[in-house]
Amino acid sequence: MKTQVGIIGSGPSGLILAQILHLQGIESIILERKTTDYVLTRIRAGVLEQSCVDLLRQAQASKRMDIEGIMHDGFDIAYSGEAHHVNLKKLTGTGVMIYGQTEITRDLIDLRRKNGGVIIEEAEVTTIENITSKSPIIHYLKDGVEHQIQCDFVTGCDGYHGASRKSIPQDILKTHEQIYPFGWLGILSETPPVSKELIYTRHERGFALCSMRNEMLSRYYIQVPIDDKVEDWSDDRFWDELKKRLPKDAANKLVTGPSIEKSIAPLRSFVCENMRYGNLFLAGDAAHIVPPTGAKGLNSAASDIHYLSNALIQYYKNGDEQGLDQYAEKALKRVWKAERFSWWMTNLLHKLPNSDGDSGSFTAKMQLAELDYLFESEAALKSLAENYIGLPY
Ligand code: RFL
Ligand code: PHB
Repeated sequence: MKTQVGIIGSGPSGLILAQILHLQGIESIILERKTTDYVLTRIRAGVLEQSCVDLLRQAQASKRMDIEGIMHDGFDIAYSGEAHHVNLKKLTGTGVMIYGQTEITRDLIDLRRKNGGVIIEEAEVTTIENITSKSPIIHYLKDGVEHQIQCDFVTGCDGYHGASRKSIPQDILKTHEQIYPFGWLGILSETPPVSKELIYTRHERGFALCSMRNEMLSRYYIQVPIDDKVEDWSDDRFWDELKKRLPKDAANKLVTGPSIEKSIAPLRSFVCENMRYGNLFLAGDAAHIVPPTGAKGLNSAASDIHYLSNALIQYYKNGDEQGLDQYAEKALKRVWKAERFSWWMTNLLHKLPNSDGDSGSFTAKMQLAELDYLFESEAALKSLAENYIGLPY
């Protein structure tokens, strides 16, 4: 088999890229190691920056999002038992959109099927050969049989655990990583959200987040030790712990119900600086991971795809390689700022190892002083707001 752009992974990065290329008449094949049904059960991001919304509109994949997505003009940060409002709209002129990653993926898979585009499911990419040549070859296994695809370019949109980054020689690979000693236990429940907007909470017992997908679907998270097991967390235990961390008002209003999904996600900051190696281009979680506190994972994947799709279009329309040559540098500039913001927000709101959850510790005092400062200084709050709504592409 042959194609112009071989795309590894049918997460949002791979699917958005394929759709934008399709609109420009550029052919691609998507290889996905899981079934589409499995991909559609993964519950992940929920907050979209305006630039991500614009990219989905450019990809003509926004029909349902424009109807069902909910615009939020702000969110709350709660600490010391009180909620404080961050008015994004007033501080920056724009807000964010609530629309689940699952829905984006569903919309893009539907479009791909309608367009007759190829997604090869249950196809596990094993290696990429001749990456530095003009015709790299992707090797994959399907039903135990090895196949290959020859392409002009390979795009590694295969997430943190994918095969593409591993194809870069060890002596060239340059990565940076920080692992946090806690995770997020998340549940999805068919209950009305506790508040109209999101509530991020710093509490001595640990971080908590109240989020949502729609008026009858809530998403809640609590910080848990990294070695906790989902099985140890009954729904009742989860709701009890969440209530303890929320301000009284919210805790009293919280409507609980059976969870329809429950999982623990580890928190990690990670950047691979080789976003290009030969004719392999990494995008999204394959190249960088953020802790979810700033809602920057999917949004950073979207900005990569903006730069990468423009570069590929420029190449196929004009034979111009400048965009491809500049891809890694441009993408990384924005990625590092999203990393900084996510790391900062994580450290501000979580119970850190050396704080012992005790407000008397130095670390806890620093968090509280910074939070007080945020809500006393419009300049500080504006800095938070402009990072949250997303820095310009
Ligand atoms: P994905 O979504 O991981 O997709 C990669 C795909 O590649 C496939 N794959 C392979 N296919 C073939 N061969 C191989 N060898 C393969 N190896 C892997 C995988 O099966 C998969 O289908 O990466 P992508 O497309 O780069 O998208 C990134 C986003 O999924 C991620 O950044 C976000 O979900 C992060 N994130 C959030 N981001 C936001 O912008 N806003 C949020 O509110 C937000 N909340 C979250 C999040 C991530 C979370 N978790 C679970 C880590 C909340 C949570 C809890
Ligand atoms: C979510 O709704 O899943 C969500 C929202 C905000 C975040 C992270 C996750 O910062």
